[in-house]
This record gives sequence, structure tokens and C-alpha cells, in this order.
Amino acid sequence: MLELMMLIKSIIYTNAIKVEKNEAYIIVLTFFLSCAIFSFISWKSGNKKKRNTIVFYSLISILMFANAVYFSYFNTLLSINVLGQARQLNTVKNSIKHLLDLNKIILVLDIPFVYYFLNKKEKAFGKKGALKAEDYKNIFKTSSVFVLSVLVYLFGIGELKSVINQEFYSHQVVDFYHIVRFEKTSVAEEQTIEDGLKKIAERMKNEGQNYHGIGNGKNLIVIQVESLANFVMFRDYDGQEITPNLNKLALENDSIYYNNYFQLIGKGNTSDAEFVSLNSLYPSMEKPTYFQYADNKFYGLPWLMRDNGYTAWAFHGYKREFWNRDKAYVNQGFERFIAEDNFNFTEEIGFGITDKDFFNQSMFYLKQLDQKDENPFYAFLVTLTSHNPYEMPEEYQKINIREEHKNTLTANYLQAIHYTDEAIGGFIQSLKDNGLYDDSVIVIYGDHFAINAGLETEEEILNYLLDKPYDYDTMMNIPLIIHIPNENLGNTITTVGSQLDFYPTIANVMGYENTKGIVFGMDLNNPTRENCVFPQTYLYKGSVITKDYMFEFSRDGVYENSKAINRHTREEVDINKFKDIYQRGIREIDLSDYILKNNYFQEYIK
Ligand code: GP9
Ligand code: MN
Repeated sequence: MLELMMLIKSIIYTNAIKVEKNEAYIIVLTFFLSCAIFSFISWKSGNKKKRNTIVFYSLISILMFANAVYFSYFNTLLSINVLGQARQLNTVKNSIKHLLDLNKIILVLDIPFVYYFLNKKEKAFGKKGALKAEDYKNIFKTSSVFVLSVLVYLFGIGELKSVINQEFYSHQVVDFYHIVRFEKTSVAEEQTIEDGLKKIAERMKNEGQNYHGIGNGKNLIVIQVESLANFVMFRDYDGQEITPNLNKLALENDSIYYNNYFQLIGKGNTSDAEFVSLNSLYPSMEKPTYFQYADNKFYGLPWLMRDNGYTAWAFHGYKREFWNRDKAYVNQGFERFIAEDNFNFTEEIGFGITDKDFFNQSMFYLKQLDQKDENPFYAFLVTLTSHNPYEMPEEYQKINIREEHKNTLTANYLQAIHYTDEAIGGFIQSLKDNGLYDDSVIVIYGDHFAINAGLETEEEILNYLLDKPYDYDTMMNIPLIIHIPNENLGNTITTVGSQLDFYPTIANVMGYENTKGIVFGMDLNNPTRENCVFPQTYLYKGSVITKDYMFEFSRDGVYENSKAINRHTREEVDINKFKDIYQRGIREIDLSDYILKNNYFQEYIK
């Protein structure tokens, strides 16, 4: 009976994790593996048979459910590594009601019934008629033979890798293997890595004069905005401008606006957006980078600014230890972290302190920072209110939403980001009122997407709002604005870039050269190569976004099953022309990972 339930669950599960190829093989394999595992438990458990069976059954049902929910948010399967960070999975926790549907709930709904049934069965059949250890042994043997035959067959037809990467049980094994495997680089490999890193370091030498040093000597105020997606920029909903303050700022004559700019985060959401922007390194894909590499040495933007006389402070109105910021910020180079405990709440929305409170009270600390010494300062502010699920109190819902769009995540988001936009407008005014505006470079960008692509509930409103399909390239597109009061800039940059390019771009605007670290990004104002984005979350590692194309590396790990589209016409294109760039992406990510794994800058920065 349980095997049959597993068959049904396997069908629901493969559907939930959007298996596109080999679905039938995957389902059959899960079924035979379930038969083998359950008969093995019954055969070996003696009088603990019932307990062991129900415990195992519940465990795998919950794991399937967790994977299905996780997948609908992150478009990838859960890893044991991430389970260790469960406390940080706030995004999923808060938006869970938008991710749940009956199909997923069914995966765990039957556990009490199964428990009841197993109890009843034991009483009804008593000793008589029940299967004996010998029977279970036979079922185990038969199903194991089936499992092996299916595996051999899949190997024969060349589909083994695709199936193993997606099938429920084998995914757990593959995941576990990746975590425990012991990797030692050989001397020859070390040499190629060193050569690779040397090439990356060489391409950093950029004599680009576009906007070079225009912010030199000024304060640097960077605002990383929670869930600020680019699709709301210059967009209105039934004639109501969603982000009027940001739009105005982006188009001003003293601003540069980057409209082809992308997120590049790993498992650490907001904190990875910070990490990648500050360091121009790829995020870790094992754990949130701030946790995994809190003790590493870095030479990111805060260090560069400090080496040039600046004082660097970070501001965020949430718990100090969240995302391990309190520890990670030390090696990131921040000298002080103004966190939740430094603010007073006048009201609370969503996560906690409102953006308006945050900005208003940050002004007090900014003045302190300004008066600290003669030198300019670098302030890094991370906002909070426009966080998923974007539920704003009635009085802050300023956008009139049509009846049919009400209560969608997107409609909520429009209200929340509209509020944050107003808060940013207020902050800029207050910089003027407090005499800090003219001497500051103000930089604003989004930490990551707001609405996950592929949510059925959001389709209607997004179609209404946008003029093209809401795919991953729209989802991951975030705005970047560099505003330097009284400079004659007035430019929109369409060069493709990502958070990886933030540090070299800002460093050149501020006029400081990074001579100590290695950065993987490029100064977007002085392109030296055709830039592209190599995402690893939402799209799998190996995927690429270029000026004209989006190459989605297949989720089953097989290149031939990948997909590519023209970003302008949305038409499918031949995947073969992406082979080189796909390999380059993996290579760059691995080189960056080498830096993290080996605490590379420890030796490099003296
Ligand atoms: C919490 C805030 C939100 O400190 O940065 O983080 P997120 O859930 O978006 O990663
Ligand atoms: Mn965030």
C-alpha cells in the first residue's frame, strides 16, 4: 500500500519540480526504490516494523513536500546544507501561503491516515495472513533487481545522468556526495588555477576614462533596496506611477541609470547581494557566503575606501546576527554596524522597522559619521520594508488595484515598493536638508527579484503590467542608479552587467584603483569585453545571460537538454553556439570559488 502511495507521490513530486525529460523513468525508479526500501525496513525491523515504517514514510513525505515548496521559490532542489540554515529561510516562511497548493499539501496530508491504517491493519490481520520476514526479503530482492535493471537500461540509452540528478532518492545521495567528498587539487591543477587567476587579475587593469574619478573625495552613500526589481521602473499601473522618486532620480542630468543589470545571488539572498556587490566575487552555492566564509580575508569596497582615508559603516534595521552580518561585516571591512538595536520603532511593518524610520534615524548616525574626521565617509544602507510577502497596512496602500488583481503577490509588491520609493525620496530630501547631499555620491540598486517567475497566481497581473513575458531575465533584472549631484552625466547604460560588476564600476567612479585583490566583474562604464551574467540560482550553474540571449542550462545537468532564447524576440535559438561561453562561466565561477575555499586573499593582501 505504501509503495502505491509513493507511486502517486512520485508523480506529484516530479510534476512539482518541473521535470521536463525522462519523467516516466524517474517515476518508475522512485516506485521500485520505495518498494526496495520499505520491504527492507519491514524485513530487518522485527517488532519495530510499524514504528520504523511510519517514521521513514513520514520523513520522506516531509522531505518531498519541503523540496516541492523550496523548488517553487528557488527553482532548485533542497540541499542538506540549506537545511542547516533553516532559521534564515525567512523569505520562504513568509511567502509560504503563496507557494502552497493542494498538490503539494497532498504530499504530507496522508501521513495521519497511513498511521491509522497501519495500526488497524496490525489488529485486523493479527499474526495470521501478515507478510513474514521471508516475504519482505523476497520483495526486497525483486525490487532491487528491477532498480538495477532500470539503471543499466538508462545507462545504455545515455539517460542515466539526467534521471539520477532529478529522481527523489538519488538526488539525496548525489547531494550528500557533494557535501562529503574530499577534494584535493593536484599540483598541475594548482598551476592552471594560478594561471587562470593571473588572467583575471590582468584584465582588471582598466585605463577607462569614462566617468573616472568623478566621485573622487566625495562621501559614498550606497543604498541596497530590498526586492527592488527593474520592471517597476518607469512603469505605471492604470496611470499610477509606481516608483516616481526613483524614476526622477534615474533620469536626472546628474545620474547614470543601468537598465540591463542583474542580481547574482547564491543561497544567502540579501546577504549574498551584499557580498557579491562588495567583493566582485561569485557567492558560495553551498551555504550563505556570510556564514561559510565569515572568517576569510577580503579586499572589497569597504577596504578600498578605508585605504583611501574613508570611514566605512553599515546600516540595517534588522537583527544584528541575521545572515551572520555581525561577524561577517568585520572581515568585509565595516568599522561599525548600526543595526536594529540602534533604532527606535515608531511603527512596525512586515519584518520590523519601517524604511521611513530607518532612513530618518540613520541621518543621526550619518551626521556622526560625517563629523568623525576631516575625511569623507562610506555608508552602506540596506532597506527592509519591501520584503516578501509585501503586506502593507491599509493606509500605506496608495496604488488603486483592480478587483481582479487584488491580493496577488504582485499587487502587494506594487504597494510596498511604492512606499519604499517614497521613503527613498524622503531620504534624498533629508540629505539636502542636512547639508550632506552636494558632497555625496548616491548609489541605489535592488538586492534581488521580487516576484518569482512561474507563479500561476501572478500571471494575469504581470501580463497586464508588462509588455513581454515575465521570464527569468525580467525576474532577475534589477536597477542600478549612480547619482552624483551637479555632475553632467544624464546617461542610460545598456551594457549587460550584474552585482559582480558593482565594485569595479564604483571604484573607478570614485577614482581608486584596486591593486590588492582580484575582482571578477568589469567596470560597466568602460567595457573591455562583451560582458555577460553567469547566474547560479533560479537558473542553474552553466546558464548565461548576454545582451541578446538567455541560455538556460538544463536542470538535469545534460547540456543537450538545455534551452536558449533570443531575449528580444523570445524565440528559441540553437544551443550549440553557447558551448564556449557556458564553459567560460563554469570556469570563472570555479576560480572564484577557489579563492573562497582557500582564503586566497589571506596571503595576497599584506
Ligand atoms: C533581513 C533582510 C531580508 O536582514 O535582509 O533578507 P532576505 O530574506 O531578503 O534575504
Ligand atoms: Mn532581500
